[in-house]
Amino acid sequence: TGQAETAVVKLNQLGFLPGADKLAVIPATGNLPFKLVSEDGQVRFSGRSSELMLWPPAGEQVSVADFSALQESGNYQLQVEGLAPIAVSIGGQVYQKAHDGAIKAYYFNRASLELAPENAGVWARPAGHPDERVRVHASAASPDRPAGTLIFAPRGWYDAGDYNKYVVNSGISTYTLLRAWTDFRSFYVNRQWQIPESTNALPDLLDEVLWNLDWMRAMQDPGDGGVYHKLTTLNFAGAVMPHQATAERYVVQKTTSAALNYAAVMALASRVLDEFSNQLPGLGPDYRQSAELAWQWALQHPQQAYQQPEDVSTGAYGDQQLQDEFAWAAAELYLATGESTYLQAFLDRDAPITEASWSDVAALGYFSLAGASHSLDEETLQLVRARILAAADCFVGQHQQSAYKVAMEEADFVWGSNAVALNKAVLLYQAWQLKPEPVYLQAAQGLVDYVLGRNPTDYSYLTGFGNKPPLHIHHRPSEADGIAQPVPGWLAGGAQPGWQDGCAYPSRLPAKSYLDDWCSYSTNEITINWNAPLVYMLAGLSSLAEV
Ligand code: 9MR
Repeated sequence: TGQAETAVVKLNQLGFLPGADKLAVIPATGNLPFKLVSEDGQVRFSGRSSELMLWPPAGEQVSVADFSALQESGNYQLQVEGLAPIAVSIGGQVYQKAHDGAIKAYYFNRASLELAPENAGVWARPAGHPDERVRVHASAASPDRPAGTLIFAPRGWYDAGDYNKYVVNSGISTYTLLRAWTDFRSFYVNRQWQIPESTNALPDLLDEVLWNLDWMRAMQDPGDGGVYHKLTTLNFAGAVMPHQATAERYVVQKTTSAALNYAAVMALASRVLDEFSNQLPGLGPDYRQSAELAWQWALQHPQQAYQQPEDVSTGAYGDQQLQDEFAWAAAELYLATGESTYLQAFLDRDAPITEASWSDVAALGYFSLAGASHSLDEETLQLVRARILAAADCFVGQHQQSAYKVAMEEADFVWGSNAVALNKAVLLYQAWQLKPEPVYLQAAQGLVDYVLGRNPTDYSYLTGFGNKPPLHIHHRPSEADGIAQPVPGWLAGGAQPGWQDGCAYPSRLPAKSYLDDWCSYSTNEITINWNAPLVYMLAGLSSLAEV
């Protein structure tokens, strides 16, 4: 029973890049001798862990074993006195399989497509949700499309463990994947993970993103440029496979946040796709024009927040604070059109920056502007850089002061806490691209390590990867398919003490309140927006090792 028996060394279960910070957390004891032993039995590093320190989010006293100085690729065993030994890999490729899994997860969540065995393996399944005859809900009626009108809006990714498609959340998800393309181009240009389009001329990443862009494009009402908030059934489906979830689907309400998410993503996509105009003629200009229309609609309807209609009970993604959405869309439209009115609109909003989330997208606009320095005057460029670096410096401080060496504080343990961690990591990575100081990467690494095992639950929160991955995610196909293993490559939402689902949690401490059970939709669901920063970080770290 006692702690000694259950205590395990906590570390990133996938391993470390040769040049990275390499930390393990040791529960309950400080100054403990440890060593790293190579496969031939030789001690390659030895040291002592730090002093004991309290980590408030878990109410735990821990020490840290630092073996960053060990930089030789290989397989090792970390031996800590009195604890079970644990395997550690060091190498340039340790994150590549997990990366491919995390991006392939989007393929597994595609609506309107049969997943064939040659692509999906044991998780092959029939197509679900053709979405070729979707009804306009009364809340979304317009003169050109009265309630009940049928519209065509197939494809897209299911948002999460449910089968609905939400424009707001598609915004940050699609952005982050496109951002991975722009930042890690050489990593992606020839990279494939066996999707149906792998044989075509486009990189797989763009093929995957186009699956969702195609759907998003259909969420704009061509009559007025407004964008429907979501495409959904009235209520959540049960735990059945996609093709068995056949209730009628609706597009619901036009909102300012949907219009702005749409405008931002379409504007960025237009820039990316301009380069592929041979393969996709006309698509970039079409996206750009439709983004501008959506922006115009948002200016005319600046405060149309989502209000769940009485007969609808699926996800809300409601947001009252829209300055950040305006700022982000303005930044993207400036970069897509070169028109200075958009840059002025971005500056006028003066949106504060913190790690991005579906409800706070300001950071995304800053990232895009920082990545296009040639399009900015010196003063704007300095402002954008200073804002990103200030947020990053704050996370570095949290990292350095934390007993776990993880920049996560109690307030960060909200629904989807693992994505809070990873969106902080993305911001740190952006900062590092602007100013390559090691502390930014160290703090980013700490957050990636956190979701992959250096945490109080000992889970690597990514299905199919690590020694102790989740097995019972709140994901309808994984629950309903009769296959023991969940669909691989999904990041669970993570620990948070809200208990919104009423399941039996082992602890109410923020970083320990996690349950690997279908019941736990508040800690064990998966979503496209939580996976996206993981894809970004695994690509970013993998490409570091390539140079
Ligand atoms: O990720 C969303 C989280 O920030 C909210 O607190 C939560 C409750 O409103 O909803 C989450 O989003 C869910 C969405 O509404 C429907 N699909 C599943 C999403 C993840 O649980």
